[in-house]
Amino acid sequence: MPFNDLQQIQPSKTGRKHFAVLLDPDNLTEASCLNLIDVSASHPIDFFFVGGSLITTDNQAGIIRLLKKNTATPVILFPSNSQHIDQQADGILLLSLISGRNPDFLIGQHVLAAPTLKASGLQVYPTGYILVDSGRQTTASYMSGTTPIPHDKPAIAACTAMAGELLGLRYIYLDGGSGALTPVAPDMIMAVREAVDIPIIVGGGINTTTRATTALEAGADVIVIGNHIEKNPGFLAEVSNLVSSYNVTLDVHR
Ligand code: 1GP
Repeated sequence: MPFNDLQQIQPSKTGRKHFAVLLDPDNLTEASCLNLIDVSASHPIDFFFVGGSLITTDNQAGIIRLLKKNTATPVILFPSNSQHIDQQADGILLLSLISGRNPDFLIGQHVLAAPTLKASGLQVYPTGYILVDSGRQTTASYMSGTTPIPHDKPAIAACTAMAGELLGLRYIYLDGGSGALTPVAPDMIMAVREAVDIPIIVGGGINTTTRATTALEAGADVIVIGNHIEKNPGFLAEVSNLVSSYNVTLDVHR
């Protein structure tokens, strides 16, 4: 069964695993979105995340409308700035870019968004967003004007996540960025897992089931996949099966 309340995730190295599909409104047509909804009907996922680091079209509202009309899977905004709030969605990752030192993405955009968010019915998920170097500059890093954490510095990521948790953030999102050449390294995920007691979301460059397994085994509670599913919708089914196999094993041993 898919798991559809981000608030109820129990963070754990061996706990239940979750799968989010990231939909970038710039890269989807109505037909490709409906196709993914169709695949997810027989291969359940936990969440649709909608957003991108740079949105150049006005497709987002239409994509969310399509999702809300055709699937019960929760739709969670993954916004790049305060302009991308859409009340049709179920919730929003309120991302504070704690790996960076750009005040606009640490608190500035949040100030702009706050009145709209307070008045909306959106479930707000306060998230420490950590960008990790993935072998090339990503749109997220360029657009935010921040330097990602070096790939081979798990201690920096762990201390950053710890600080985020101490500041009251409820989720940590470790992201190599969309289309990352190298996903976040397992030793970094493990270090963060050891450092915090809040759920860890991991994404960026997960384009094989081996990479998905590595992230899950290292302690990711939620894995996020965008690019590779856009190119190959069948990958949604493969990862859905993989995540289900983890959770079935858990259920059998309970
Ligand atoms: C990007 O974590 C997401 O912010 C997903 O990355 O598109 O590389 O799967 P991909």
